Amino acid sequence: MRKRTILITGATSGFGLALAKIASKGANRLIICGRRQERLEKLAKELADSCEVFTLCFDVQNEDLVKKAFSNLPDAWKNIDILINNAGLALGKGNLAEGEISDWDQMIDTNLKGILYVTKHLYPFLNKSGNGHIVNVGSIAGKEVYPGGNVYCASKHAVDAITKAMRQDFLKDQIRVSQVAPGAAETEFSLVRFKGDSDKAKTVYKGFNPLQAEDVANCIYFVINTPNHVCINDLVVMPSQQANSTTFNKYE
Ligand code: NDP
Ligand code: 8X3
Repeated sequence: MRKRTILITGATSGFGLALAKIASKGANRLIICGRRQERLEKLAKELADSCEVFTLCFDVQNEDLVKKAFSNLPDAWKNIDILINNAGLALGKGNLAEGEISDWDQMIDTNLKGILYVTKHLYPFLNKSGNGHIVNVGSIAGKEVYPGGNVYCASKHAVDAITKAMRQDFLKDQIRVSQVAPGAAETEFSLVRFKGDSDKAKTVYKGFNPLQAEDVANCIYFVINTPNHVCINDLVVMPSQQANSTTFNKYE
């Protein structure tokens, strides 16, 4: 059986890392991406027994680096079936008037422009004979806004919009385009958002049972394993104790 080649951005942590582990057990070859080279190498070593893995270390915010990374792929890795646009982050949570401009720039450059650069420059290498599939990782923050979420929510609303636009644009190429939009999941997300303040990060998940990285990775894997004539356009996945961005049924 022909193995599919899956490229995952943000594979050094959280959803991307969990997805790489799950996908390595199937008939897949993986290109794992992130900025932290040592984590990529560690993961590649860990998966080497079950799966062929190629690592690409680049920052999705830098268009030149994105372009170079893909154009320098060895020929054996140039036919890509599935792109998982997962790299992303939040920085800070508070009133817009007190927001840090550099945080806003990084969120927009990573969450929106990163997806655009990666998709544009990978497009020439994407399978256009029926097996192509792009999955963008959005968020419940791309469906609703919550206090203090302003720019992060805007960037994820943009992911929601660009997913719909890509689905129209790539229809002729037989590339399916899906979004997976999770609610609160306990990964390194909040540690990054609160700039290393682990106590603050932990309080985000206090009083309820959040999603784990594997829960979301299993949803993404489900989305890329439907038959070619089926496209899950949008999959919103929430912890059972979270109804929407602001409503939780927390333990007493
Ligand atoms: P993690 O912080 O655990 O993982 C984020 C990943 O994104 C890391 O692998 C990181 O790799 C990568 N990344 C961040 N910035 C860049 C960059 N500039 N260039 C390349 N890679 C980058 O968070 P999650 O796994 O939770 O987040 C994954 C996605 O899911 C994000 O898009 C996030 O917005 C979204 N999301 C998260 C939710 C949650 O509650 N956790 C809920 C809904 C959506 P490295 O640092 O090595 O570059
Ligand atoms: C991450 C989930 O609700 O913290 O996208 O924004 S949330």
